[in-house]
Amino acid sequence: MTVSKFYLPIDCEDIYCHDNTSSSGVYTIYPGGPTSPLHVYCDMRTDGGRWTVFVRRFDGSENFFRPWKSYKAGFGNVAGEYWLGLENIFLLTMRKENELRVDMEDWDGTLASAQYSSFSIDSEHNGYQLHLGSFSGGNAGDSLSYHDSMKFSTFDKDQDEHVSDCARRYLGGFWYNGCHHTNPTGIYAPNGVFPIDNIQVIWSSWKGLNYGLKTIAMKIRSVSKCPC
Ligand SMILES: [Ca+2]
Repeated sequence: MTVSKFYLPIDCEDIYCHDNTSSSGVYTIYPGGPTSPLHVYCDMRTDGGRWTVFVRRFDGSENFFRPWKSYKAGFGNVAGEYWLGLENIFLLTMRKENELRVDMEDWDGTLASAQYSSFSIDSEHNGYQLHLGSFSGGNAGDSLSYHDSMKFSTFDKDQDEHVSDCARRYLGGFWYNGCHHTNPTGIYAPNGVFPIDNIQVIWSSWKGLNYGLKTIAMKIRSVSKCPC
């Protein structure tokens, strides 16, 4: 590998292209330019790797019931559970055309995934509105198309399509519609702890509305593979 003094990766794909022996872990990327370093978890293993992870749940250590300013800026620990931040996700999806992959696991250790042909969001001015391509496969089924074209909502900013406040009812921040088929930022708990539908970390097309997943991660990468 050749180390360039001015090597500034935009995303995990750039890191992989720079050194295709890179392992999964925490790296620094610069989607907002050279003065805005950003730590992120890169999945360099799943389906060819190169994935930039923007939300990751796996142990319940982080609180995801947070206000707009937190979802905008990002929160958590990129070595653990975190949300990368809507502004950063916007910058990443503005710079390249990306696809989306969602990986998840149940409490029996069974893995499932869902893939989408494209993924981008608008700027804050347009509510970080979601633009999702077609469901392109995965044994988890499609629980995200329902959220396409939605603006982002938090408990202090209701931009959903429901008469009530979805984020306040279902305890997360998401592109709620009226309200949701998946709740990646919901309450983290082993299945059955909460006898209330919809509030847990759910992916309804795989496990229904009252099964809290053990892990979930949402990740993006460029649709045009790097020449590496
Ligand atoms: Ca509403």
